[in-house]
Amino acid sequence: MTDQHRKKLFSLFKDKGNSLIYLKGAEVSYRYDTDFEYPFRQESNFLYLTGIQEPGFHMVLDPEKEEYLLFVPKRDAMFAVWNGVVRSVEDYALKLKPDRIFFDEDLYGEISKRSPETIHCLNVSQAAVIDDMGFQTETGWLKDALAWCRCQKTDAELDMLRHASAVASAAHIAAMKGLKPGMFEYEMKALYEHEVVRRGLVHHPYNGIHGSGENSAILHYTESGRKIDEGDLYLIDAGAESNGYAADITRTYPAGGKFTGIQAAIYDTVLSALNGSIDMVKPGVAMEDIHLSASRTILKGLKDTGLVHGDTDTLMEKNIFALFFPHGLGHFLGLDTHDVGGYPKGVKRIDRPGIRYLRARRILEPRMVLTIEPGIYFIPALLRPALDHPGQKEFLNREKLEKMFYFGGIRIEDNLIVTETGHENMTSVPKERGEVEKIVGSGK
Ligand SMILES: [Mn+2]
Repeated sequence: MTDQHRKKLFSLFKDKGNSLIYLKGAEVSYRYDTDFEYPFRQESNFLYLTGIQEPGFHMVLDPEKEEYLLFVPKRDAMFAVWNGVVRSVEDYALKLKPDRIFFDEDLYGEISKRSPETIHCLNVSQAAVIDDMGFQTETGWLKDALAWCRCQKTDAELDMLRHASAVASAAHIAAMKGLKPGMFEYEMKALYEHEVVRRGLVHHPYNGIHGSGENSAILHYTESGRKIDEGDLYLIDAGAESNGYAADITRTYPAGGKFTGIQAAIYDTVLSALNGSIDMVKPGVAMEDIHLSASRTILKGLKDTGLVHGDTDTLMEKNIFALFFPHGLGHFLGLDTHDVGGYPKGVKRIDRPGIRYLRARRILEPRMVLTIEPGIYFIPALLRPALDHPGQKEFLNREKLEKMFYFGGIRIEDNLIVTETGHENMTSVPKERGEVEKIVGSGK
């Protein structure tokens, strides 16, 4: 599949004179000054173009000739002692199918032979390798070009994403079935991860969030140490990674298996923001319009509970939605969980509460893959000042909101492919309230 990716990149390369493209693969990284190795993860652009999941490689592309030159690390017998077999260049040539293959020590010589005017690099630190050899480098083009290529997925990439989503969905259901009040958040994390790893996906695309009670309103909570009580909400935001491609799914449910009245009202509001947003996903629609539409749904739901009051247009204008929904509605998904391409060159973030964190401001096109993840949170750090803020307090019900300070938050997140006519939802974890209540704590 990587030959298609290189072809895409070559197609962008016009009138660039006699130049080459250089990318450096990732190295192993260590914890501070110790010999503890972090799990290896290839740099996403390098993975996209080569499919190589090992450290120490370099690649050069010659766009004029559409040639792919791969440089493999020269390893000695001691490498085999610690890490297993040392593959021969012939092995690599057979497996990875570059047009030409060399040892890394030949990098300078092979580039010299082609006497390029410029070498396009991803960033300054990658360019340093080439600068040190005395060639001219350029870092203004390659990163954006690769973001453009990676934005619309090929069929093979979509299959990887579907697989990641299927495994993450199964793990969400397993965790949901296993939840019992009295468990610790880390036990839920173990249940979830057991199911993912058991299915052969051993790397995580991001640190999962496993939060109960008020922790469910902490957007990047990772401690996972609290005991889960009967009346708590439980929020799990966790994915899976298949050949580098990510899933990113969130569900929130009651620890005791039954939503209380107010939990049910907030849940149904978030669910209707999610479903309404998903209905809007199709080519030609702008992400920020879906975000704003979800924000209106959230405000209407909050009005129904009496937590806020006022005319919806005014509440939108005063950014009241951002007090409860302070993050972006979704982001692109691919080799990175927050995938590239959300802001093409020249498109700026909207400087407005809530929307400024929207990670993709694009008109949707077929083969884009994205998350939709509305949420409602009761975060005292945001609500306390708002309750005293002259432009906001008149829309807020102080008495009711102060009772919600320990409620936590609810987020529901699905993963979608934009198709020619609409969308495909890759996530298959139940989310209707009645269905969720049947599954929570139901065991195997
Ligand atoms: Mn997400």
